[in-house]
Amino acid sequence: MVKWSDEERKVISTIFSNLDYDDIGPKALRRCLIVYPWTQRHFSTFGDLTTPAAIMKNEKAAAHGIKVLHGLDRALKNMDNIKATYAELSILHSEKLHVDPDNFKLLADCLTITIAAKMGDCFTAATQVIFQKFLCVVVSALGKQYH
Ligand code: HNI
Repeated sequence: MVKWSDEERKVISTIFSNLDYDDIGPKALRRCLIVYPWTQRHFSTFGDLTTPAAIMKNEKAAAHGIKVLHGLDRALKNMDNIKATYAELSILHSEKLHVDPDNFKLLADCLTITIAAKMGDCFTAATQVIFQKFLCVVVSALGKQYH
């Protein structure tokens, strides 16, 4: 089981308590759709995603980005049991949505970049180490029910 020090818990909860979900969620998902265009295929019901400009103003993509961030909340609130917390979500992404689990890492990286851009100098290397650990556990848990 993953162990978290008090310092790690503090850093992660500070990042989330200062996070503007409505800003960061859309930015992170849009970045993922633009930088890794094959991820667009899962969102065929979202309307026009054909150009970066279209993605930037796609309201459904923005709303979904916010939903994903709220999904991360569950990991934050269950840090000692992230794997079980995401079991159902992992099954959904695997069996119903057919999302290649490699894409979880890509979205996680876009999230890190978006948060780093927002936090500026406060997002130190030490902060990144801890945040990456958190996202690694999330990505691993989301991929756990694939077989
Ligand atoms: Ni993801 C739905 C969380 C990565 C494609 N996703 C969800 C929902 C949550 C969620 C929460 C809503 C579930 C529900 O309605 O019960 N997704 C997460 C998290 C990550 C992630 C925490 C990674 C950090 N999802 C991805 C990736 C893709 C993806 C990388 C595709 C490239 N997700 C989807 C799709 C849906 C979805 C598609 C359904 C969207 C819809 O509303 O139709």
